[in-house]
Amino acid sequence: MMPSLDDAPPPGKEFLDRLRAIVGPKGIVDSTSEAAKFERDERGLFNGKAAIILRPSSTEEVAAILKACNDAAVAVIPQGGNTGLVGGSTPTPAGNEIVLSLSRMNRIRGLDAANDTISVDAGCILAEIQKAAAAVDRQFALSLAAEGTCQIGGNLSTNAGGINVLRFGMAREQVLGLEVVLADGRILSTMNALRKDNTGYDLKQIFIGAEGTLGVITGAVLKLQPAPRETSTCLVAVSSPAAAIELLGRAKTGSGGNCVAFELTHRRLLDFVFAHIPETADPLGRPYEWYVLAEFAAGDMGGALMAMVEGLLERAFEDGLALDATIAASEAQRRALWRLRESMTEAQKPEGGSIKHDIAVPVSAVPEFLEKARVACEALVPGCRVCAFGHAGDGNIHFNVSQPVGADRAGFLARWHDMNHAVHEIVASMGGSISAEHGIGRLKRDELPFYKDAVAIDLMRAMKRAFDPNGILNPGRVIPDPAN
Ligand code: FAD
Ligand code: 2HG
Ligand code: ZN
Repeated sequence: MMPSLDDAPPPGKEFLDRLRAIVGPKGIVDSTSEAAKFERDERGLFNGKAAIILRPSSTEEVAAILKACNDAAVAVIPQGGNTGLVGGSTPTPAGNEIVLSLSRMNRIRGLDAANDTISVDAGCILAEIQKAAAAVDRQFALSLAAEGTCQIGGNLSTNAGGINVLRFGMAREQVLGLEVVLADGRILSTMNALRKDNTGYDLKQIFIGAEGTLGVITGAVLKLQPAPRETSTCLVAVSSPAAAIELLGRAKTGSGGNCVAFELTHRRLLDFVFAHIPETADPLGRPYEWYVLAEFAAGDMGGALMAMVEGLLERAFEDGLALDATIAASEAQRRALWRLRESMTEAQKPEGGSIKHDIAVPVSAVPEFLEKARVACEALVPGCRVCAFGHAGDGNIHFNVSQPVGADRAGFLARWHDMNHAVHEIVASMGGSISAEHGIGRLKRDELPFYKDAVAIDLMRAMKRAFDPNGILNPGRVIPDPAN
């Protein structure tokens, strides 16, 4: 059994002073007001208190901190941009956990355009990596609405998805090399920039998606892609989710794999955006129930990409799949379409309590899932407002449910577990996943044993014991309690 640090007392002053000495005055967050943003999660569901918040400036400092914490059996919570949505990156209220923020480790270590690679510190903000790639006519393919705040270390630790998974895969597929500090302070370096390296186990992949439970990622070598020469982005009102999936098939085939994003949304999310996000407006003349935001990108095709998209939409109108559409005619229009999509998380907040689901089913099963889950939630809480949107091209739907208008927020959120159960049972019956891209953290840890293979959980526990025998890294996150 793993040792549990849940009830450990807060570390004493002498120990904390040792940690202070490792990082120096610049590496400590001292003011209470500044600390709050490290102690509260993005959705305000998890509020905690850190024993100390450390901001090391080098891999060696991270190594020294972990060695000290491992020797003293003190818990460490690695933190990137703190945009995670499952409560994995903030401390509990017990005051016995160290928050280890990577935010000062934000150097681009090197860029090899001819090799299509960039080498970075884990604390680099995702948008900064995208910018560095663009400056040498390349693209870093990971893209998500939190990209101005989240860090690559957090992206890799959660194996983030986002809008371009359809074409380029999830975060783990963008990585060639990784640097990780292990729980005992040893530094594992697989920082190579090679496309081919079959020298035994692919160890870096073990840390990607581990949500900080197996090691602290301090650096990475990432793959770059050619920067696209032609891009075409369209917002399409579709006649139904089934029509959207038919359109997706045609888009993939018609574009020869150049459909890079295919997002589905219910009208309700757009209504929330228009109501709460400044300077947004409906690009279509009248409201429809379902929409697709699709993007196509390719090299120089002499303008043929736009012609392909126009042809695709023409046939979709003829066949009754599309009811209305607009194609961005400029970069400004393209940005405006994406702003609608990227604002959806923020726009749900003023609408009161929201019960979240981040699920995946086979792409072909998306329409059936949407209907079954809507019926189940509306039966459970009459008047609730289903907000279904997300990465339909990957079979990943954010099936969020807002409280009925005027309902009591706390009363509605008290149904969180019941609603999750109803939705997740439908997901399971379709061979789906209860966490498509956000991870497990604390939010879904207790549900995991019901939906993941028991042998897989045994192996996860065995790996945890092997990599972190004292259980100091993100205790109480991801790995279910043996009692469950
Ligand atoms: P954090 O939130 O700080 O941490 C996340 C987890 O990783 C925690 O368990 C933490 O302990 C661990 N961790 C962080 N850094 C390290 C490290 N260096 N080493 C080891 N462990 C570490 N997610 C998606 O997948 N797709 C989306 O489309 C998407 N869109 C989002 C949109 C918005 C508006 C918001 C707020 C969030 C969205 N997310 C999305 C969720 C979130 O942005 C991602 O999970 C992101 O990858 C987290 O990165 P972060 O740096 O903020 O990590
Ligand atoms: C997105 O795709 C994110 O925008 C956030 O994954 C989803 O708001 C959410 O639940
Ligand atoms: Zn998402």
